[in-house]
Amino acid sequence: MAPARRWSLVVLLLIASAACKDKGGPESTGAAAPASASGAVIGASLSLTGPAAAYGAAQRAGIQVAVEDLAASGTKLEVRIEDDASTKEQGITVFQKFINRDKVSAIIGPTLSNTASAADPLAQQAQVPVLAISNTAATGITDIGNFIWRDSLTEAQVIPGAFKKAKEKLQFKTAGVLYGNDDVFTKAGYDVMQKALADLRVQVAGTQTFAKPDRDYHAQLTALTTLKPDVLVVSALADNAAAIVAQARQLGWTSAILGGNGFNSPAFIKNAGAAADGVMVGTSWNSLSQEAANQKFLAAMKKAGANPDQFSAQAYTGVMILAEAIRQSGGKTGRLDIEAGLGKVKDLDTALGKFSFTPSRDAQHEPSVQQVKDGKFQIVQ
Ligand code: 1QQ
Repeated sequence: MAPARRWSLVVLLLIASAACKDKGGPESTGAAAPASASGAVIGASLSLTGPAAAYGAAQRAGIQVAVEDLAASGTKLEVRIEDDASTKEQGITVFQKFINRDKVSAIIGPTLSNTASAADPLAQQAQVPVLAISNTAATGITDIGNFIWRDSLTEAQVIPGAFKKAKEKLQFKTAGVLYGNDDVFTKAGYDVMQKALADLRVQVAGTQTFAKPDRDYHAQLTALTTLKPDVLVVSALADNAAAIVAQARQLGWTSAILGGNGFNSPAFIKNAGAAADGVMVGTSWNSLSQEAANQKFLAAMKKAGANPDQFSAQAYTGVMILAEAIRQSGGKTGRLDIEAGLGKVKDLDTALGKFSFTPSRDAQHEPSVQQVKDGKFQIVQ
């Protein structure tokens, strides 16, 4: 039996702004602690600015609450948070700093699959374990190599079931599809949506694309709605998604809209306003789960005055998974120890449900489906 060891606790959250990226260091909001042999220093690369900032804010809250929960039960973990600015370039800079300067034991993140596709190869090369907490592109993430893991279900694991449930409820036969063609996640999500629709024998009446900087989608939406499909299917990040849904309603679209993981942020609902009502999306987090681990997460978020969502739940779970990996490696916190420990995580009770990794280091747990009702996500039973 592994000796019951404790690892030293340093709770330190250093938030670096994108502004300091040229200097390659965090603007110190606390004393920087060197990586000590007895304490794990984890780096978290989150999108705190840029188009994915809403996800990053939720992830930061989830990580902070998890570190506090662990500290309360005697487990010390230091997580340094840096802003990847929602870009590949800044993601690479943050990873280099974590790997070479901070000598972190593991990396959480980065927020976007798009950034992960560029930054994760650096960690793989340096043999630093990465635990993604929100990358959902089905391919091109964990297949970068054996040091890349994730606790986020892929679109391929969530969308087929979500669309099946939506079809049962809404009885649609045709779809108009709109997707972002300049982002790894929105493109990969589109591929999965297209296959799911084909498998459900839903005919695609038309397909349109947009790019992240676009703000006006009237041309694409008019082209799709003129075809009178039964539903609109959209693969987009939250800020694009909110504008797309709002503009579709302005154009008189009253039928159903199905989204992908990009829609799962409360920021989508806030920005789309009443137009968001009725939107359906598959999700990795069942907010209604009465399981003890989820109730603990909800209580901790409440105490911190933070709004729980899927992204904070996945981030909270990520920290808990790393703590479990360290426990599994007998309290050892080296890069290879954590890598080995991750391989032993199995049937862990988490806010996302009973969690294991698949043989290819992807997440394995039950997904859910949610729908916006009265300005809130509601789990579809
Ligand atoms: C990805 C995503 C985003 C929508 C969430 C951060 O799933 O980039 O993979």
